Amino acid sequence: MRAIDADDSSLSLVNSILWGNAYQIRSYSGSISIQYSDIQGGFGDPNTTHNVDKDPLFIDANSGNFYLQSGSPCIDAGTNENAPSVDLDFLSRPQDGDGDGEAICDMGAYEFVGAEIHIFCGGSIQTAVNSANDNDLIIVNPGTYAESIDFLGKAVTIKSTDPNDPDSVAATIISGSTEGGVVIFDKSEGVDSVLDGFTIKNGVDKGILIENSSPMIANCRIIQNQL
Ligand SMILES: [Ca+2]
Ligand SMILES: [Ca+2]
Repeated sequence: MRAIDADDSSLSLVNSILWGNAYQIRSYSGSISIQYSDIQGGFGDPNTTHNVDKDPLFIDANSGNFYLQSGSPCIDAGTNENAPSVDLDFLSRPQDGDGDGEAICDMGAYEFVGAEIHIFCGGSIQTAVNSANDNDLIIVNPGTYAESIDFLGKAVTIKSTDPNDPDSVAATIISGSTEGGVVIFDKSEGVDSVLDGFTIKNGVDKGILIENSSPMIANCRIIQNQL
């Protein structure tokens, strides 16, 4: 199957992805303009068209999931010029998907807003933070996590599965055992560093350390921390 078959027509394509079709574009006559798009096999001079020819890293194209994975070359690679103000999910666009402070439209139907990482009891929240990118969402299932969490200056959200349910918050426990804070914000974190829906306990000298930072902390129980 071809993605686009243009005959005697003029076509203008922007912020799009044509990938995984037997042929991407066929044109008999007429004009085709493609810019800021990811075209398998390439289209035009990348320096002037801003097109790329790289695997867009859909989450799962085979099952029709065309959301972008973290690290996709389509993130913040489109143009904001004449772009619609929302994506196919009515999420406002552009979003700053690569966390560099500049919001630019993505190529494709959906703006990337960060990866979703699920942690289960026995896993490590900190390991997830270590490999997380800005805008990622780390969802922690109920259980006791015996570790200290350092946000490492990242604009990530760490939340339990149901922060508005007190029983869920009571059952999702970060239990520290070393000095310096069970949860640590000391690398200039801002309001995009979010801790939501945890019981923070057993800090040796403090529950949460905040130094030169302005994180967002919501729905947390901070209990039984010693000095
Ligand atoms: Ca974007
Ligand atoms: Ca950006």
